Amino acid sequence: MTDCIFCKILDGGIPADIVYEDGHCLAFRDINPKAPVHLLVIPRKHIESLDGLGAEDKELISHMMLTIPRIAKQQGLVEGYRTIANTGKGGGQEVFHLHFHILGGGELHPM
Ligand code: D5M
Repeated sequence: MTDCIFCKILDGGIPADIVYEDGHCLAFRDINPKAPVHLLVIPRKHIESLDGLGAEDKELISHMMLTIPRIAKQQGLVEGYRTIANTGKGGGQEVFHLHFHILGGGELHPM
Protein backbone atom coordinates (compact mmCIF):
# COMPACT_ATOMS: atom_id res chain seq x y z
CA MET A 1 0.00 0.00 0.00
CA THR A 2 2.87 2.34 -0.83
CA ASP A 3 0.64 5.10 -2.18
CA CYS A 4 -1.61 5.17 0.90
CA ILE A 5 -0.86 8.35 2.83
CA PHE A 6 -2.08 6.88 6.13
CA CYS A 7 0.10 3.77 5.67
CA LYS A 8 3.00 6.20 5.20
CA ILE A 9 2.12 7.87 8.50
CA LEU A 10 2.01 4.41 10.12
CA ASP A 11 5.47 3.48 8.87
CA GLY A 12 6.95 6.89 9.70
CA GLY A 13 7.42 7.85 6.03
CA ILE A 14 5.53 11.10 6.51
CA PRO A 15 5.19 13.03 9.76
CA ALA A 16 2.01 13.37 11.79
CA ASP A 17 1.08 14.80 15.15
CA ILE A 18 0.42 11.46 16.85
CA VAL A 19 -1.59 11.60 20.07
CA TYR A 20 -2.15 7.90 20.73
CA GLU A 21 -0.94 4.52 19.49
CA ASP A 22 -1.20 0.87 20.40
CA GLY A 23 -0.78 -2.46 18.69
CA HIS A 24 -3.95 -2.07 16.62
CA CYS A 25 -4.45 1.61 15.91
CA LEU A 26 -3.02 5.10 15.76
CA ALA A 27 -4.57 8.52 16.37
CA PHE A 28 -3.20 11.79 15.02
CA ARG A 29 -4.37 15.36 14.42
CA ASP A 30 -6.17 16.07 11.16
CA ILE A 31 -4.06 18.30 8.92
CA ASN A 32 -7.16 20.35 8.04
CA PRO A 33 -9.03 20.64 11.36
CA LYS A 34 -12.78 21.30 11.29
CA ALA A 35 -13.03 21.74 15.07
CA PRO A 36 -10.65 22.87 17.87
CA VAL A 37 -9.85 19.18 18.41
CA HIS A 38 -9.95 17.10 15.23
CA LEU A 39 -8.31 13.68 15.37
CA LEU A 40 -8.21 10.72 13.03
CA VAL A 41 -8.12 7.18 14.39
CA ILE A 42 -6.84 4.56 11.94
CA PRO A 43 -6.16 0.83 12.12
CA ARG A 44 -2.60 -0.36 11.52
CA LYS A 45 -4.07 -2.82 9.05
CA HIS A 46 -4.81 -1.29 5.66
CA ILE A 47 -8.57 -1.52 5.18
CA GLU A 48 -10.07 0.89 2.64
CA SER A 49 -13.23 1.80 4.52
CA LEU A 50 -16.05 0.36 6.61
CA ASP A 51 -17.05 -1.45 3.40
CA GLY A 52 -13.74 -3.32 3.46
CA LEU A 53 -14.23 -4.86 6.89
CA GLY A 54 -14.54 -8.63 7.09
CA ALA A 55 -15.58 -11.02 9.85
CA GLU A 56 -11.87 -11.42 10.66
CA ASP A 57 -11.76 -7.71 11.65
CA LYS A 58 -14.34 -8.05 14.42
CA GLU A 59 -11.78 -7.80 17.20
CA LEU A 60 -9.96 -4.91 15.54
CA ILE A 61 -13.08 -2.79 14.98
CA SER A 62 -14.37 -3.52 18.44
CA HIS A 63 -11.01 -2.46 19.87
CA MET A 64 -11.17 0.79 17.89
CA MET A 65 -14.70 1.55 19.11
CA LEU A 66 -13.62 0.98 22.71
CA THR A 67 -10.47 3.07 22.24
CA ILE A 68 -12.10 6.14 20.66
CA PRO A 69 -13.78 7.28 23.92
CA ARG A 70 -10.49 6.85 25.79
CA ILE A 71 -8.62 8.98 23.24
CA ALA A 72 -11.36 11.62 23.33
CA LYS A 73 -11.17 11.85 27.13
CA GLN A 74 -7.36 11.97 27.02
CA GLN A 75 -7.65 14.94 24.66
CA GLY A 76 -9.93 16.76 27.09
CA LEU A 77 -13.23 16.19 25.29
CA VAL A 78 -15.09 15.66 28.55
CA GLU A 79 -18.24 17.45 27.32
CA GLY A 80 -18.60 15.12 24.34
CA TYR A 81 -17.43 14.76 20.78
CA ARG A 82 -18.56 13.67 17.33
CA THR A 83 -17.29 10.53 15.59
CA ILE A 84 -17.59 10.26 11.81
CA ALA A 85 -16.52 7.64 9.27
CA ASN A 86 -16.97 8.80 5.67
CA THR A 87 -17.40 5.75 3.45
CA GLY A 88 -16.75 5.77 -0.28
CA LYS A 89 -16.78 8.69 -2.72
CA GLY A 90 -20.53 9.14 -2.15
CA GLY A 91 -19.85 9.45 1.57
CA GLY A 92 -17.21 12.12 1.05
CA GLN A 93 -14.25 9.84 1.75
CA GLU A 94 -10.98 11.27 0.43
CA VAL A 95 -8.38 8.99 1.99
CA PHE A 96 -9.06 5.32 1.35
CA HIS A 97 -7.65 3.90 4.57
CA LEU A 98 -10.37 3.39 7.18
CA HIS A 99 -10.45 6.26 9.67
CA PHE A 100 -12.73 7.67 12.30
CA HIS A 101 -12.81 11.41 12.76
CA ILE A 102 -13.12 12.63 16.35
CA LEU A 103 -14.30 16.24 16.50
CA GLY A 104 -14.91 18.38 19.53
CA GLY A 105 -13.74 21.16 21.79
CA GLY A 106 -16.17 23.73 20.41
CA GLU A 107 -19.73 24.17 19.19
CA LEU A 108 -20.67 21.63 16.53
CA HIS A 109 -23.58 22.17 14.17
CA PRO A 110 -26.43 19.73 14.82
CA MET A 111 -26.65 16.98 12.18
O1 D5M B 1 -10.99 12.61 5.48
C1 D5M B 1 -9.62 12.54 5.26
C2 D5M B 1 -8.99 13.48 6.24
O2 D5M B 1 -7.60 13.22 6.25
C3 D5M B 1 -9.15 14.96 5.91
O3 D5M B 1 -9.87 15.59 6.97
C4 D5M B 1 -7.74 15.50 5.83
C5 D5M B 1 -6.94 14.43 6.52
N1 D5M B 1 -5.56 14.28 6.08
C6 D5M B 1 -5.12 14.05 4.83
N2 D5M B 1 -3.79 13.93 4.82
C7 D5M B 1 -3.37 14.07 6.10
C8 D5M B 1 -2.10 14.06 6.74
N3 D5M B 1 -0.97 13.87 6.05
N4 D5M B 1 -2.05 14.26 8.08
C9 D5M B 1 -3.20 14.45 8.78
N5 D5M B 1 -4.42 14.47 8.23
C10 D5M B 1 -4.50 14.30 6.91
P1 D5M B 1 -12.07 11.81 4.65
O4 D5M B 1 -12.98 11.23 5.70
O5 D5M B 1 -11.38 10.79 3.81
O6 D5M B 1 -12.76 12.87 3.83
